[in-house]
Amino acid sequence: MDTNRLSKSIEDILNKQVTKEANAAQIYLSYAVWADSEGYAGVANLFFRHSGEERNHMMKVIEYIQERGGRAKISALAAPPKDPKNLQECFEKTFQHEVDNTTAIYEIVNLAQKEKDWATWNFGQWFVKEQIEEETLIMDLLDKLKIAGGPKASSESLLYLDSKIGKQEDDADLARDASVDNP
Ligand code: OFO
Repeated sequence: MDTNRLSKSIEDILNKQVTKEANAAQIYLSYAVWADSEGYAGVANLFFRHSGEERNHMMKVIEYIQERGGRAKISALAAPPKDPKNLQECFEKTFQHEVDNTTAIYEIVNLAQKEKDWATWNFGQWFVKEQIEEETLIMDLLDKLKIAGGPKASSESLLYLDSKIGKQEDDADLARDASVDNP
């Protein structure tokens, strides 16, 4: 008896996402190493931690595929990106990566909706919310860098910014959790 509850197309797109999340972990890892070498210990700390979060995303998709009777595939990973030129480029490239990942998640929920696979659609909603957080986290880094002076930021303000970033929470605040008392 076939107990696989995933269509071939859903299983394939989910397996593509497994590889995407594993690649995301590599991207954060390589930028963390770059940041550490440049002396940005705080950014490195946040990105090292975030690399682990990406591995957790990968694990969730693997678990879901297996739980639904499919077969998760572990594929080769892409080479990590080139080192960024500076912090601005590092954050911009990271933001672009997150936007691309959001597009990939939307493709999963679009396909699940088209196939009326409501289990996968429901599973995908966790990632829809997570991507709002991921994009917000990096947008916040870009905002902080802008306040510090952007490309003209002094070494002093970069040092301060880096120490703040190293201590910040892993997750960004979301609009849905805001209230009048806690804007
Ligand atoms: Fe897995 O969310 Fe970032 O990439």
